[in-house]
Amino acid sequence: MKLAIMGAMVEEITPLLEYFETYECVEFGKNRYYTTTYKGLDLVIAYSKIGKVNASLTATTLIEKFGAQKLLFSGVAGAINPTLKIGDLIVATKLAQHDLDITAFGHPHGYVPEGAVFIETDSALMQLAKHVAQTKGIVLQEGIIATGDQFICDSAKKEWIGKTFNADALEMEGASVAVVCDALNIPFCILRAISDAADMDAGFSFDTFLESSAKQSASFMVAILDALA
Ligand code: 3QA
Repeated sequence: MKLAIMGAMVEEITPLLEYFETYECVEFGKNRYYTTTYKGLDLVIAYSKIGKVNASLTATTLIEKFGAQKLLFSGVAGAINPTLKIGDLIVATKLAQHDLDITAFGHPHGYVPEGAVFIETDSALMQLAKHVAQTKGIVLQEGIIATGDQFICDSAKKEWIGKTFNADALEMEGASVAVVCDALNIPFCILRAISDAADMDAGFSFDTFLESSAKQSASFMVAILDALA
C-alpha cells in the first residue's frame, strides 16, 4: 500500500519527517517529495506550499507520479464552530471552495457546472480516524471544512463562510485536494488542528500556535498510520 501524506506548509510535515527519521528526497515540479517506509507502508510525503493551486499540483503529483493509493492531509485550520478551540482536531466529512463564485448566473456559492458544492471524504478512513480517537481517548470532531485562497482574519467573513457552507473550520487547501482525489478515485482524509479562530486575532494566534497545532495533527496522523499498518 502506497500512502501519500500531505501538508501545505513546511511546519505541517516537519514533525512527520522527524518522526520517520530516514527518508529520500525527490525533486519534481519546483517541489520536494520525501519517500520512506513505515511498518510496511510505502509513504510519500510533501508540503504543497500555500493555496488551492499549489495543493492541486501536489495532490496530483503524489497520485499520478508517485502512485499514491490513498491520500492523508495533515495541517492546521481556523475555527468557525466555537466549540473548536486551539489545538483541537477536526476531520472533514466534506469540503467546499468558499471563494468559488459564479452566483451571477444563479448558481450557489462553491458550484461550477459539472462540479459539486461539496466533495465528501472517504467514509472508511473517517471511521478509522474515529476509531483511533476513541481507543486513544482523543477528542476528534468531524465537520465541514471550507477552503479558499484567503487567510481569513475577519469575524464577518468567517460568519459568512460558516452560514453559507454550514462549515465548522476553514483553511486554504483541503477542498482542492478533495477535487483532485475525487476525480482520480483516490480515498482521502483531511485532518486539521485548530491554530486560530479566523477573527481579528487570527494572525497573531496563527503565528503562536502553528507549530504546536501542526504537531497535534501530525501525531494523530501517525496513530492513523499505525492503525492502517
Ligand atoms: C495560512 C496557512 C495556509 O496553508 C492555510 C494555514 C489556519 N488558519 C487559517 C485562516 N484562514 C485560512 N487558512 C487558515 N492554513 C497561510 S498564511 C501564513 C503564512 O505565513 C490553514 C489556516 N484563518 C508565511 C510566513 O510569512
